[in-house]
Amino acid sequence: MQYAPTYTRRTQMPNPLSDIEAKTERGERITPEDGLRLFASDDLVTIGRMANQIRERKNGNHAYYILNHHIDYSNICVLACKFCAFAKRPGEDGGFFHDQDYYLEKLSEDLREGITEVHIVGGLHPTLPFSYYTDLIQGIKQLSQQIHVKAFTAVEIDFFARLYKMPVTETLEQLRAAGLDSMPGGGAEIFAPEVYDQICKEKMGGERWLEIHRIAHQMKFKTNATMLYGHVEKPHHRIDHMEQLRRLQDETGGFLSFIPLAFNPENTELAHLGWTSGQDDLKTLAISRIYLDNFDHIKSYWITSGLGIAQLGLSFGADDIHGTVREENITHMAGAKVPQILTVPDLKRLIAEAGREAHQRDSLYNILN
Ligand code: V47
Repeated sequence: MQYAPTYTRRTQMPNPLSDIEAKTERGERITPEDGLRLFASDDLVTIGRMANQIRERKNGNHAYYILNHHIDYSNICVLACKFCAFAKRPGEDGGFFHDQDYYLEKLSEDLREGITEVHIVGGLHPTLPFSYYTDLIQGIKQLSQQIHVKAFTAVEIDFFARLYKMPVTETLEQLRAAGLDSMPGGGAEIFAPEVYDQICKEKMGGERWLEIHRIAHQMKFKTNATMLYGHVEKPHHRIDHMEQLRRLQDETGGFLSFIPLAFNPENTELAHLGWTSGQDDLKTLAISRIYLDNFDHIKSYWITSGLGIAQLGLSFGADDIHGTVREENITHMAGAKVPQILTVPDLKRLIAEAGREAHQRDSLYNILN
């Protein structure tokens, strides 16, 4: 009796996703039902092929990286989200806060090495004055007018507006006057209220996240979008999340990139849920590339997914591997098994090994190198 090698299994079978693949080949948008079928399938090769075709149509063989520095200014936070290992309640042991001088000294060094972007996020600190944030940004811009300041998630903007009693538009205007250039995509988690209730009940909610980004886009700020996956959510929640982002992008065109964030569980209240699998990471990345047809860029974020998956991600829909980072606490405190910094040669090697052409970009995806 002859045994067929198992690797021929898929090539001998009809492709049950062929109708969806026909749509993506024609450049047509897929429906939420199509998205759910992709999540239900374990045919990663077919899903990856579809995502890769879209990725290459949009970005050719380019894979982007940026020279950036993350600043997580404080972990003191009035919230206690179950997925978060970073935050400490006010007065709790392990809380930290760094002043402006601490960062300006670090950044002066980085600027000599050519960083082009500072990414600033932190906990919801109840007692800092608004001037702490505006002074920090102004101080950075005094070091270099050219540096792009991408700062404060929608959750922080909502908090500032409430704490300092200003409309969101005025909060953003004052931050813009200090030097804010764009907003990162954090704090989105999973928009569905039943998921928010289970993982971050006290947080403002998905509707408000979308509203703040809509306001920012109307004010001509570019922003990013994230999705924290691999905890209590189900595939239909992920599709709903992407659907809402796709609709807002149709309306405003203000999103630059989408970043799926794999849940890192250590030291969190959800530690029992464990780590995401490589299969799920690549599938989620690929489906996001297929679903979000109006997003130009999908990031394979090496901090949350690990270096191996981030590199493979460049063949599963992602065209951007993020950057040097230099200092990251949020995911490292949750057990991330990656270094704090990647050097430019590290990033270039990861990209070249994936068969892609490495390009340094600025924050708006202009090619620098
Ligand atoms: O908002 C928190 C998530 C986000 C965990 O816009 C966790 O370019 C995994 O938003 N495991 C911050 N993730 C990171 C972020 C980001 C990163 C890189 C680039 C950009 C961008 C944005 O991290 C938080 C939250 O959603 N997070 N805890 C955790 N245990």
